[in-house]
Amino acid sequence: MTQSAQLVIVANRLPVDRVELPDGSRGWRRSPGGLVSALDPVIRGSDGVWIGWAGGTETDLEPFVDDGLSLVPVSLTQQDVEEFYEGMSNATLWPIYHDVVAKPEFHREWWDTYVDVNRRYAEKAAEVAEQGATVWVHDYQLQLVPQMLRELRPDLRIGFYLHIPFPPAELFAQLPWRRQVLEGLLGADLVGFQIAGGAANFVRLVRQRVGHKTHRDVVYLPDGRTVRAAAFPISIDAQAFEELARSDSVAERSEEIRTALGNPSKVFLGIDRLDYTKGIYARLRAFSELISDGLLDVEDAVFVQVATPSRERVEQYRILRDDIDRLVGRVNGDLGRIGRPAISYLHSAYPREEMAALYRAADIMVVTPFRDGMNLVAKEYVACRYDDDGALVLSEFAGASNELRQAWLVNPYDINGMKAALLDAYRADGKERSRRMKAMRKTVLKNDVAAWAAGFLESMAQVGRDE
Ligand code: GDG
Repeated sequence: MTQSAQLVIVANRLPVDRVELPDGSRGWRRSPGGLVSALDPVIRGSDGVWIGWAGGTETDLEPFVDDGLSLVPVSLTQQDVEEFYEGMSNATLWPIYHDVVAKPEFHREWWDTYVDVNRRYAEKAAEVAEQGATVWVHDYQLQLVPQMLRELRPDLRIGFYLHIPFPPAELFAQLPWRRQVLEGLLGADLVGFQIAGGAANFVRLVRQRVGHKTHRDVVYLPDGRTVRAAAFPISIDAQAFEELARSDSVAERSEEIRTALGNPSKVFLGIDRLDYTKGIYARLRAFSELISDGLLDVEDAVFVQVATPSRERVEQYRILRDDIDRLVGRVNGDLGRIGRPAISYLHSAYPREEMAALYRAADIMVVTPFRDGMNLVAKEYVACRYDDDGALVLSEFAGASNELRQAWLVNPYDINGMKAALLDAYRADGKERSRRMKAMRKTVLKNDVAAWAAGFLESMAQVGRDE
């Protein structure tokens, strides 16, 4: 029996992964990542239900409760995974929404599967939501769900949140199914974006391509309904990260990491999903040039790059992995010394404690995506630096740069500019570092994930009631 609920979260993935337990049976493990930690407290506080894909192709999964969360699985076939998830979501929408950093592929069969799968999520939500319930749909994989769900259940309050950037009209216009996507999103009462620019792009496109009347952040539909589009910059559980960073075990581990690196005077750190939007290649080149130029020495400085495996079946991601492997090999071969690689490269995922220890161990955190909705890693680093020390080098093209103004802001396409910023952050004195870090900490601790979720849900309840 499926449990019904007053709050329903609909996301591509469930917050758990299917794993094999030591006794050989199958079980669930909490999956890491921003979306999960953001929504976990929201749903717990409200007896809500979470609808999503469990990550495999099992077809017989029933709704279940894991660690107090009510979870409702949506099944995907192998073809769905290839066409809806790897294809339309990650090889069409992802690149087009990220400035066409990689070339998007357009395939009509992928689109058809995207429509089918979106319909299945919508039907599941319609089944689970109580009369008048609130349904919060997440991200680029499910942009048609709001409209489909409204057709099935006009009694619901529907919100949609996009975790990635919403592109400028000129790029979005390439999408052969642009109008369907806009109409899909307009099924929501509130469409949330990471930054104001995304909301403005959306409203402009709705006016241009669908022809609805708009005023500021409100769209007026012919049936009298209104839709609001606004920015709700996502955040992290800043206090929890700070507490973790303060713990004895993390402090100890952080010392161990520095020792294992040979106690260099400065540690640079990058932590990203291995994704071409994250600018990993260009950043490692900038760092290695500082060494070959003689401005940094491998005895004093090391770059630790953690690249979490991601979307490994998508062609572009395989190519990127090979490119980075080759670059790291060449840089270390040319510039490293025995026991002193220039780059310490780790292609792996780690527990949260290890992430906190790395943040603590890093003197200079380098976050240089070509385009990023927000970038939670930048905020996590700031939350962990309760000592008001450390330096953040941050791309202007990450949503986080709107809030973290005191970072060393860079254009990730400008290698010389990045080199200058890395060096400046390396040479900054304690006073300068602490001035910048204090200001950023204030921002991150105040605007945490609880404030984000509450802000979105409150605005959603308001739409259409105060115009
Ligand atoms: C998308 C948007 C937006 C990473 N490796 C490990 C690990 N992580 C955690 C980080 C962080 C999260 O995953 C990554 O979030 P980001 O924001 O940095 O990037 P995306 O994955 O691209 O997220 C992005 C976000 O959605 C939220 O809206 O900010 O712009 O692209 O929390 O800590 N966690 C653990 N082990 C790892 O190895 N435990």
